[in-house]
Amino acid sequence: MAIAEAEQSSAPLPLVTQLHGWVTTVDHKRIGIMYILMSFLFLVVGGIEALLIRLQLWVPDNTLIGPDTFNQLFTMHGTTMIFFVVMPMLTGFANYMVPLMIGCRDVAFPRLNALGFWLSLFGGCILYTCYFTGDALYGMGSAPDVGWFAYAPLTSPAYARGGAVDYWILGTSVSGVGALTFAVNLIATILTMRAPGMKLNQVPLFVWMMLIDSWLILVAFPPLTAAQIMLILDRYAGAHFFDTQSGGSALLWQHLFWFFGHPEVYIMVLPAFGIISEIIPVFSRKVIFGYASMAAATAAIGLISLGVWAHHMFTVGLDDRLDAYFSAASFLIAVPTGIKVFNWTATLYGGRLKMRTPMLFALGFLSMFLIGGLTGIMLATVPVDWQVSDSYFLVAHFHYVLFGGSLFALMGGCYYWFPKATGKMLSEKLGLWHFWLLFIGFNLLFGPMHIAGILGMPRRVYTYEAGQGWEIWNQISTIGAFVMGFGILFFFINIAVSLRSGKKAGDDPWDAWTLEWATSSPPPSYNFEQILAVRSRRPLWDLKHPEDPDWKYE
Ligand code: HEM
Ligand SMILES: [Cu+2]
Repeated sequence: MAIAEAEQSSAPLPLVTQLHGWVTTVDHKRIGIMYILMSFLFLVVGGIEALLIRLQLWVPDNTLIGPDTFNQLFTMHGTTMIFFVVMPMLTGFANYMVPLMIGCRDVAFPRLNALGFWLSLFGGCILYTCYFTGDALYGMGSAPDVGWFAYAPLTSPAYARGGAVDYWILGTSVSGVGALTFAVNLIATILTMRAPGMKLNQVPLFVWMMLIDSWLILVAFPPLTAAQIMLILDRYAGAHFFDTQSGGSALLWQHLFWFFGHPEVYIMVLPAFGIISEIIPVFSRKVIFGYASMAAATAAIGLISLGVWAHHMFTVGLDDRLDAYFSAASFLIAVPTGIKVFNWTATLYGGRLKMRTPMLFALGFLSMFLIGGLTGIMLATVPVDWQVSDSYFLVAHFHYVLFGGSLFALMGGCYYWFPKATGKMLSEKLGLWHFWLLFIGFNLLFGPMHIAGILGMPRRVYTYEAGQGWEIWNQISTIGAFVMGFGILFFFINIAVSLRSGKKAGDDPWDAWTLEWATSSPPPSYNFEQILAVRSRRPLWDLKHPEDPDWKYE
């Protein structure tokens, strides 16, 4: 009550009241912002871990960081980036934008939404408390050092004796439950709360992709949680699920993990597809090419991605027929993905391109993701994988997908929607610095890893001997990492500066066509004063151009 009254007067609220408002909020927009802030925090932490890794690899026989700490660093880095940077960032965008884009006032279950956020954040906190208490049990190592996919038998009580692995299990599974609540909520929202008249084949493509994304979360996370519970039983209750010496199977862990792990890649990249499917049409001043095929391709990717997990296991010695199946299924994914790339290119073709920062990031995404996709096809070829599996070639490949893909597009989303969420534009000038440093740094960092990998440099080694031809590639990588670090610094500076003194955005700074731009920036807590009726895929175009509305042609 006090808060509601105070909101009406214009005097700023006392800090404690404001904080109380944020902590107790069930507003999808505030929860979205908190998710994104959380991901920024962990981006800094995971980024520093990555820089330390790169510093250690700067020269051969380096002694800056010892082997144990190095193992912990890449484990924490990978786990952090996936579970606590990309996941919360995409969840944040979906939370903020989906209800606005489908013209409703909140998600279906606002309290569940808040629970999901706090579980995710709590998961991250659990993981990092390992640094304070992880060696309590037997005094062995403070942080988990088993890699982000925590293969058996490394995680068994015999090899991981301290509590560190338990923090990994608990942190990721708690945040995984958070992701599940998010997915349930978003599916219910999209299916039941669209603005009157908005058919499922008229929702913005970002919403379509988030629908498939949530569905993938629902299918992929429970096997991981189950596997983690089995691992806890192995570790503390004398079970032997993954203990080969007692009749268990270390491979079982790999199957369960990758049944989650491969779809997880698509869980991280579909939102990116969605974001650039919003940005590219607006900045090409054209309708998206092939809406229906785009939605269908997303569904196809979702389905196929559930059946390719063992392409992460070609080197364990599966049956040849299994290898052949998983290889072929992986190639198949290139078809719907190719359709998408074709559609984006066709949208760009002949458009009046406006090279503002969101568009730069979208194009950055397209080119980098293409490289990651192509090396992915190489890796899906069994004999190639046998050669370069677990080498730096692989590290290069998945960073092109996850960083050049997901994170580039998510950053583009920040530039695109920041004006909506804050009422201020981000600076184009600082944005250019951000983009170009990131883009150049990124390619310096991860490009040479392809070569180091082909020259035989294994991943997860804390140092290497001189004279194998790897030095120069590692040095370029490390320089690239710092260039990129500066790029990200510009991003944060841009946000801070623009929040204080950015240009006013107005409701619809990009002259866009989807419903989030129909309300004020930032939107009021109830989103829309009046719920708009929708008759086409570009409802705002119809409003702006009553003489020539889209619904006449759709
Ligand atoms: C800030 C820039 C980044 C740098 C400099 C960086 C660098 C590295 C390096 C050098 C490794 C290999 C460690 C090793 O095998 O010895 C690595 C591993 C990894 N990175 Fe990154 N990375 C960055 C960003 C990201 C992002 C954005 C993601 C995911 C969204 C990510 C996910 C991973 C994963 C999953 C691993 C594997 C960890 C493991 O082997 O268990 N990284 N990174
Ligand atoms: Cu995969």
